Amino acid sequence: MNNPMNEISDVQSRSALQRPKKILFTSSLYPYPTLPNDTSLTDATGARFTRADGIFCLISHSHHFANHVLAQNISIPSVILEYPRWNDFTTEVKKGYDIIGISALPVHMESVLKMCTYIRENFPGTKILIGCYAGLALQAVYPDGGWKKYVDEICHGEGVEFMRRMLGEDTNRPIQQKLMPKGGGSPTFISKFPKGAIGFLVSGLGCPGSCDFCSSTSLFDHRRIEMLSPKDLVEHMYLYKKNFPDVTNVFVIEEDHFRWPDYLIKIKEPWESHPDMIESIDWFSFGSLDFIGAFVDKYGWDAIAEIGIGVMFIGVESKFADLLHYKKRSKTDPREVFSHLHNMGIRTVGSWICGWDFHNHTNIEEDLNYFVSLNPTYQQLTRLSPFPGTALWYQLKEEGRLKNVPWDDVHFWSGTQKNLGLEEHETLNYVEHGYDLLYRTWGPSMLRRLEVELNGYSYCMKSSNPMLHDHKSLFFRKQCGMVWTLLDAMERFAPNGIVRRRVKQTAKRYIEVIGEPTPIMEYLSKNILRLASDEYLKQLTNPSFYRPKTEPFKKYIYHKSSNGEQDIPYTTEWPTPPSFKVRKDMISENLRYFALEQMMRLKRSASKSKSEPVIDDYLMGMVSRRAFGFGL
Ligand code: B12
Ligand code: SF4
Repeated sequence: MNNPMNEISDVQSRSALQRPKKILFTSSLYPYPTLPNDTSLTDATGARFTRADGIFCLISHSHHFANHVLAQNISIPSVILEYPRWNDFTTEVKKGYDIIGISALPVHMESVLKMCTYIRENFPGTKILIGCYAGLALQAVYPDGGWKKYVDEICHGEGVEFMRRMLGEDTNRPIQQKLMPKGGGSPTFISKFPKGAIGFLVSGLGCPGSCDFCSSTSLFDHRRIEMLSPKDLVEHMYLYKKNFPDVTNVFVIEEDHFRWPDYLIKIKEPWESHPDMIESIDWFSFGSLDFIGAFVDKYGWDAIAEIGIGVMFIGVESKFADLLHYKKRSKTDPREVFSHLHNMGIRTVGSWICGWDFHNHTNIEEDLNYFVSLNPTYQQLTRLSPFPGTALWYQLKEEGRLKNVPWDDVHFWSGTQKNLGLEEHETLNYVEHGYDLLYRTWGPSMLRRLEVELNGYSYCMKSSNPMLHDHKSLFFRKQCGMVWTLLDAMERFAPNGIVRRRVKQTAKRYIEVIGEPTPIMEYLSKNILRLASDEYLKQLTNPSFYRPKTEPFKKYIYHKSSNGEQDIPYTTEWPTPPSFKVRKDMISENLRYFALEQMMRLKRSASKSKSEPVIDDYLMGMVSRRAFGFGL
């Protein structure tokens, strides 16, 4: 493999001579391929976290963050294209750019190669850069510089330093991550256009874990690169709190936060210096079981809540830890971790992988059912997928166990590997079965979330830490009040009696822990029930009613000179007007919310004595800002 540092210094000497005026960064072309279960690649909740939840599935959108991180950290003005269609892409390229950078995953390779070929043929003077996992895959599939046919440089690893070196800029400047577009979702019957409730930051990239199937350990050469100090991470979170009242969760990218306990514990002090933030947001973290166990041994369980973590992605991967042979998964009991976290109000995303070499008909159901028993709040069930450039991919290639699938199918459900103990279609079916089993056993994720958040409220009220007792408790109170409004609908459309009873028990628990619901909550709940009934009917009469979520084309302009130092350092353009249908849907949703808001105001003034300001103000605010979205 080429030494990336050599490539960078070559580029540096060439380009420092001629600084480009403007750089174009782009994602790959839309429409994106769809996943095998007919969901969208960029809808993490619809495709995975809340996958089988029927009408309560959160359909979400996401943005292309890497390009923003790059554009924010160089001094040259740049334009970012997000989800361009072919015409959008060629129109922009024709404006003439010295450098075009593409950020993509292997699943987009088909369109990436088409984009590169177009630029090469029509603008031979333009330098083409590629980064992220598509770059890793190109290097693996076209080794020994074969990839140079398509691109000039591959950024293997961290991109800010790569870009700064290439442009002859100071590489020691701290990395900044001002506000980026927000993501988020909602059941579609509540909102088809939820305003993002989830912010995004990167605390670190890469991991020294070296698990053979893992792409990120390969891309970042088995080490961690810090992207924000603990203090800066908190101050960047505060920007979300300050600018966006509807953001309730910040998704913090890191391979395994718990591998870095000293980093993590340093978050506590700055986090606790912002009680107003504690009342309104928490953050999404990543953890592996043994490192969570080690962190808890050193700092105790409470420390996890005290640093503001609200959701934790945990790789369980399989019940059979001894057969997995991964160091991250040998000592700590998953059941203990999941149940402790849930008792403190921390929601979990459990991940399970189907298709290990030891999986066969004698153990697969046992493995899956063990995972179900953990009662994760959200879940990600995938097939073991060897991604080009990983150790697993090279090993299976050598063993002749790699199937030739189109690039469009290189994702977490790829079916690229020849299994030893299961047929190919079985791994996909077991994954789908697993999502369904979780739904039928525990109910939709929104119900599981309410159960966990009620625990969180009780836990905070018992805590002697004033940050938890006085401030975090308010966060849970608001969140519980909001999710409560789904209970009636979840009871009516529960998949079976087991779940229906769970819903009723949760409703009872709400009263015990928080108190009687307010008239505003009840009014909202009635409306949600009505909307849910319409949605359920549509789904019954037209099973293909749900289509994979599609994303609009957007352009972000980083002018640098005028607004580079502001919290939102770019301006956004929507070059393509929405279709008639989308405009119609937007107007009708807006009208619906307008009417709802007026009715809620009336209700509130008619029943002042029964109002509960913490919850009612929160709900009214969401409705009046047309931001009835659900974080995580
Ligand atoms: C957040 C996330 C998502 C989000 C948003 C993705 C997005 N577009 O930003 C959602 C949930 C939508 C998502 C979906 C998917 N994801 Co995802 N996702 C991640 C996650 C957790 C973080 C990615 C991220 O934003 N990192 C922060 C940015 C700043 O880092 P970065 O992208 O690596 O960029 C840096 C460098 O790579 C480089 N760089 C990147 N681009 C460029 C371009 C140029 C020109 C240059 C110079 C440098 C450069 O510079 C950046 C700064 O250093 C990663 C795991 C991980 N830790 O990487 C998985 C990961 C990227 N996802 C993965 C996959 C497979 C998917 C899906 C295909 C879903 C699937 N289930 O199969 C879809 C495809 C989404 C799409 N865009 O079409 C895999 C990719 C593996 C592979 N080899 O293909 C990963 C690595 C998870 C894993 N461990 O396997 N994902
Ligand atoms: S511990 Fe997680 S992030 Fe680290 S190498 Fe293993 S799978 Fe990748």
